[in-house]
Amino acid sequence: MYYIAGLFKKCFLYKKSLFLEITEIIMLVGIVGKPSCGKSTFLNALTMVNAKVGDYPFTTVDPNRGTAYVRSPCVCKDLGVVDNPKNSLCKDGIRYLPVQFLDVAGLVPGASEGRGLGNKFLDELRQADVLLHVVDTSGSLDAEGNQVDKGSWNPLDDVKFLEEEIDAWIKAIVSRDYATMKKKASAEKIRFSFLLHEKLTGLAIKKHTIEASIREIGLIDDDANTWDDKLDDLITTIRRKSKPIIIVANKIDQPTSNKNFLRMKEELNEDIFPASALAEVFLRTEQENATISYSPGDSGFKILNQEKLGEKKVQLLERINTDLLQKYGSSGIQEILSHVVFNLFNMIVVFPVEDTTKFTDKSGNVLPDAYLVPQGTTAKEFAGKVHTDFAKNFIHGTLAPSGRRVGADYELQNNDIIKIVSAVK
Ligand SMILES: Nc1nc2c(ncn2[C@@H]2O[C@H](COP(=O)(O)OP(=O)(O)OP(=O)(O)O)[C@@H](O)[C@H]2O)c(=O)[nH]1
Ligand SMILES: [Mg+2]
Repeated sequence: MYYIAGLFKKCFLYKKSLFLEITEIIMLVGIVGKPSCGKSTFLNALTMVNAKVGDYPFTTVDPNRGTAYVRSPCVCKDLGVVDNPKNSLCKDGIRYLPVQFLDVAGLVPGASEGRGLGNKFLDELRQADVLLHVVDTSGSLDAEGNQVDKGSWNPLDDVKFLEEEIDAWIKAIVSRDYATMKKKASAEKIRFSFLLHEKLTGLAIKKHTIEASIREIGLIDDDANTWDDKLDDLITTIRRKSKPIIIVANKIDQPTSNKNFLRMKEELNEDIFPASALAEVFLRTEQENATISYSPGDSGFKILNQEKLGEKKVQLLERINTDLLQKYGSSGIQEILSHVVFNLFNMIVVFPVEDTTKFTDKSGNVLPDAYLVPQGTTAKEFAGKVHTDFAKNFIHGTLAPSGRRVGADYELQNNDIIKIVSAVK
């Protein structure tokens, strides 16, 4: 299968997704890794945008954004209705819900001190809630993304360096004003976690994350003078909690990859997923060409038009089937997305409606919207997502189809259908 790469020497232009974008960003997933590890290909595989791909380092300079769609069984099937999705898509009883991705330039050792594209790269990741570290599992690129003998590089080194760089970046931000912050905390009797939060809000790091990290390390919040030798540990803990890293063992289709993948799985504590971004792009492209029937996440495909495909592509598909889909269960891409949304972030799907008997909005669209919200979201918090005034003037919620009334503190359940009743018309 390693000759898949040959077929993709040139950049591909992909059709823009037909899916609609929603305005609210629920979570932003940053795609990171050294140059040429396959970040842009991964974004393309997820989103079918046309991020530029190349087999030379720093193909990407400016970040690419894309919307991927996570799958979840839709309530339309159980209710026996035909829906009219607006902010998402529904196909064969499966809802596809949007998640935002950001593909940035390659990260090289020393980036936090400005090497490569340095801090520009890191600054683009400020708002990311989770980082997907795309690794060249075949071990055929050095730390700077230059090609070396196949299998001669140890991908475990990539994992270590990336974590160190991200930590060094956050540490540099804190260190700049650390001494002043300490003085201020003791002179004005301010909790240090408060000042640290102020310093790190630009990185979308929440106060409770900082407080939990301080507790975990065993530091005393109102005496930062005792912190100096624990600062590194504290920053690593904050980073782990606020920007968890998931490892994508990419290029798993290459002959040298399996051995490295097994080694990584054994030695790393982090979540690690085998993937072939290139194979997924190929499968999706052929699916769009109507030559095969394939849905992202499937463990197989059906050839629909052998003639149009031609002999070479048919052979390639056979190898994708035996060496990737049968061996690993899928191309890995959709699993990673599901893992991030449903396991890491514990998201649930909620359907707001106006009419609880017909499941429609004001205009009569059946189950128009499906929102991803964190588990534990209350009816009132959800009302605020639909419209800020709805939360302020919240009266109660009505669940469909039961008609059960729920109060502001009701914790929403996966696949709840809810009408928000508020004083706002
Ligand atoms: N065999 C194989 N090749 C891949 C895979 N994913 C990406 N590639 C190839 O790896 C090379 C680099 O891909 P890019 O997606 O441009 O890598 P990048 O990480 O975005 O690179 P920079 O933007 O330069 O940092 C291209 O030749 C891709 O075709 C994969 O899953 N398998
Ligand atoms: Mg790129």
